[in-house]
Amino acid sequence: MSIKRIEIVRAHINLVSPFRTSFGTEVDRDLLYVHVIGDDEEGWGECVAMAAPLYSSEYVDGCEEVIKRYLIPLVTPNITAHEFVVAAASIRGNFMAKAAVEAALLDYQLRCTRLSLAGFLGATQTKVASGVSVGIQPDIDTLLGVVEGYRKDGYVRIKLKIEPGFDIDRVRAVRQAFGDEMLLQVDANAAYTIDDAAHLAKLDEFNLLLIEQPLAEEDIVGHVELSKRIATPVCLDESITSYDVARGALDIGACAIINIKPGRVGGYMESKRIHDLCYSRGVPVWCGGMLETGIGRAANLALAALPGFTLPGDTSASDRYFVQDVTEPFVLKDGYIDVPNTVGIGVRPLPDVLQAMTSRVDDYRIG
Ligand code: NPG
Repeated sequence: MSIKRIEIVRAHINLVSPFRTSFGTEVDRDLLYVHVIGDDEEGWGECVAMAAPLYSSEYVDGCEEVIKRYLIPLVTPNITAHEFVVAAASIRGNFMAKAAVEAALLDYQLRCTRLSLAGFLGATQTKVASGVSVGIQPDIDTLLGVVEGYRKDGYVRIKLKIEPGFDIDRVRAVRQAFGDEMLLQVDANAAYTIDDAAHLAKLDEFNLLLIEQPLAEEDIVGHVELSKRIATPVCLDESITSYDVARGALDIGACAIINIKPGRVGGYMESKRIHDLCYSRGVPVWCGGMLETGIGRAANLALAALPGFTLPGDTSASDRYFVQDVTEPFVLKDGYIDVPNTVGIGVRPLPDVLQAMTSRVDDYRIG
C-alpha cells in the first residue's frame, strides 16, 4: 500500500445562491483537495477552510502552506492515517489542514484494505436524516419563500442563521408560517455577547431544538452563564476544536449538544472520539457542514451514520450547494441521504468536472 505521491489540487466552484452568515457572505468555494496516490490506489480529502479567516482563524491559502511545509513532510510511504494523526500532534492547531490530509490518507488506506469509511468508524445507519442551513435573507418574505422551498425538497430540519437585528422576528415568522411541529434551530456564529442573554431568552417561546454558538469561540465560560439564563439548549460549534475542549465544555455545563465538524477538530478520528464521549454521556451530537463538495460530504455522511448522531445534520444534497458537484451528486430521498457503503469514502471526483474546476496542481514525491 505504498504511497508514491501527493497532489495538492486547487479548484473553484460557484454556489447556487449566496450564503450569508453573521460573519460574511459566501458566493463560491475556493477549494483545496489532497490527493494521495499509490501504485494501485488513490485517496481524496477536502479541506473545509474558507478563503478568508472569518469563521475561524484558518483560511485556505494558509492551510495549503501548512500542508506543504509541515504536514506532507510527515507522510512516509507506509504511514497509516492514525500514525499521521500522532505525528501531526506536534504541530499546534491548524485543524482544517490536518483534517484534509488525514481524510485523504484514510480514504487511501481503506481502499487498500477494502473497507468503507462508514464501517471503519462504526456506522450503524445506512441513511441519515438531512437538515438544511438557511442563510440570512434580506427580508422576512424572502426568508419564508426560501424555507418553503427547502420544505418542499423534503429537508427534515431547518436551521436559520441569525445575528443581532435578524433574530426574534425572523424565528417568530418562520414558526407562525410553518407550525410548531417543524424541527427548527438557529445558528449565531458567535454574533452575541453575554450582555445579550435577556434578548436571547426571547427565543425560548419558539421551542427550538437548540441555539448554536451564540457567543465568541473563546467564551466557553460565557456559555455556562448563558445556559443558565435561557431555556433553549446551547450547542457549541466554533468553540469545540478537540476532544479535550469538548470534555471540558461538557464538564462545566457550557453546552447540552455538540456540532461535530471533522475539519474543525482535526479529522475523522478525533470526531469519532468526541462522538464516543458524547454518546457515553447521553449528549446528542449532529454533523455540521462547511459547504463541502461531494468529497467532504461523502466522508461527513459516514460520520453522521454513527449511533450518537441523533439530530439531523447540515448534510444537505449536492443541489442545495452546486449546479454540478465534483462527484456523482448526493440526493435527498424522503428527507434522507444514503451513506456511501463502498470502499473508502465511496466516491471519487468525476475527472472531467474536476479538470474544468481546477486552477493548479502541485505534486510532491513521498519517500
Ligand atoms: O450546509 O454545509 C452546509 C452549511 C452549513 O451553516 C452551515 N455552515 O457556521 O456552520 C456554520 C456554517 C458555515 C458556513 C461555516 C460557511 C463556515 C463557512
